[in-house]
Order: sequence, then structure tokens, then C-alpha cells
Amino acid sequence: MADTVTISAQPDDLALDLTTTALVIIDMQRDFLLPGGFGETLGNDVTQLQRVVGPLVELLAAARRAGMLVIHTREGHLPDLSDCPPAKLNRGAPSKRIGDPGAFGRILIRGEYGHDIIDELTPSDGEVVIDKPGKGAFYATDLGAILAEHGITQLLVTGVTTEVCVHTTTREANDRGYECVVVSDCVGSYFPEFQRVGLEMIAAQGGIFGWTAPSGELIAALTEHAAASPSSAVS
Ligand code: C5J
Repeated sequence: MADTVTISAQPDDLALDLTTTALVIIDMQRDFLLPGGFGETLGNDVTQLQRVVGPLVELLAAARRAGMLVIHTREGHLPDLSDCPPAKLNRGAPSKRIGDPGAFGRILIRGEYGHDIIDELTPSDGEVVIDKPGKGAFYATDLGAILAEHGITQLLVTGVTTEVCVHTTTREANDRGYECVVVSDCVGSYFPEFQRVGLEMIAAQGGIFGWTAPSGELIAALTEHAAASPSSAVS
């Protein structure tokens, strides 16, 4: 099978070179997804994010079988909060701030249980985990250097939340010259209308900063690619 596949996407079909494409999984952290976590204490409906888990588990498995570079991100801060700008720290209700005790440890603090990725998507050995202090995965991280080192030109962007960290990362990536496919059933928002409009905004105006596509065709293409080149699989 050729390394390049054409997938149905919005606003147009897109040719993807699977050898220079990476899967980016944004902030699938317990603090955002689990009942009792930070996201829920802010009054959000976490079931809106949990619907992403099933499709994303399948996409991740297909990407691993195909030997694709997989990058996980986690939003969070150092225990002394020195990397958290006051403008971010002081926002919201005082009882629910970053660094405060939460159901799963200090909220969004590196090393705490709630800061880590949900069990279903635990990174495998060798997969890249980017700890980011901001909403975008490029800001104050090594992500750009890692992608350059691997010769990556296209990204499958997944994770949460669609209108915040997924959007910010996709916009950052687009400005850096990456072609981004935001995988529509593998991204989630607490707010159904933000999910819908967030996806529409990406593909509007001829793909103003990317493409959107559901995971089905991508999983099929990755599975076929893995079958054609079994040595590429990552265990
Ligand atoms: C938010 C994120 N929503 N990962 N973080 O604060 O989207």
C-alpha cells in the first residue's frame, strides 16, 4: 500500500502521508474527564467529554499498529506554580483554582493523580508526553523541535476541549505550517454548541486553519497501512 492516502474531510478531501503524520492527543486528563474532577467542579457535564474516549482508544490503537508517532499532552503546572501566570491563576471562583486541593490531588499540578492521563489512553513506552503550561501545545514546550526531528508535516489532532486546547494547538500548528486534521469524534467539549461551532470554524472559509474528519476512514487507512507494512507496528 502507498504511504499516502486520501481521506474524506471538510472542507475538501485531503492527501495524508502516513509516514510524516503524527497523532496528537490533547489533555485527556483525569482532572478534565472524571466525575469529581476539576472540570466537573466548575459545573461542567463531563459525559460530554467521555464520549470521545471510545473512538480515541480505537484511533490510538490503529496509529500504534501503523507505527505512527504518537504525542500526548497534559495541561498543568509546577508544584510551586512558578509557570502559572497570575492572570491564569486568579481567574474563576477562588475555591476552584489551579493548585488547590481537589478530589484527585492538587488541581492541574504535575505529578498529581488528576493531572495524569486517563487509564484508557495511558501512553506506551516511547510515546512522547508533553507537559504544557498553556492552552496551546507549542507554547513553552519542545513540541516543535520533536515534530521537526521526526520530519512531521501533518497532524491528526484529538483530545479536549475542542474550543480551548484543541483549537489553540491547531491554530498554533497551522501558523507553523502543519496541515491539521481535527478528528471530529475524537475531540470533545463540555458544551455541545461549542463542539459543533468549534469544528465548523476550523473548516470554514476553505479550511481557514485545518480540516475536520471523523475517525472511521482514518482508522481503516491506518489498519490497511499496518497490514501492508507489519514491521512498522509499535507495541
Ligand atoms: C481547558 C483544555 N479547557 N485542555 N483546557 O482549560 O482545553
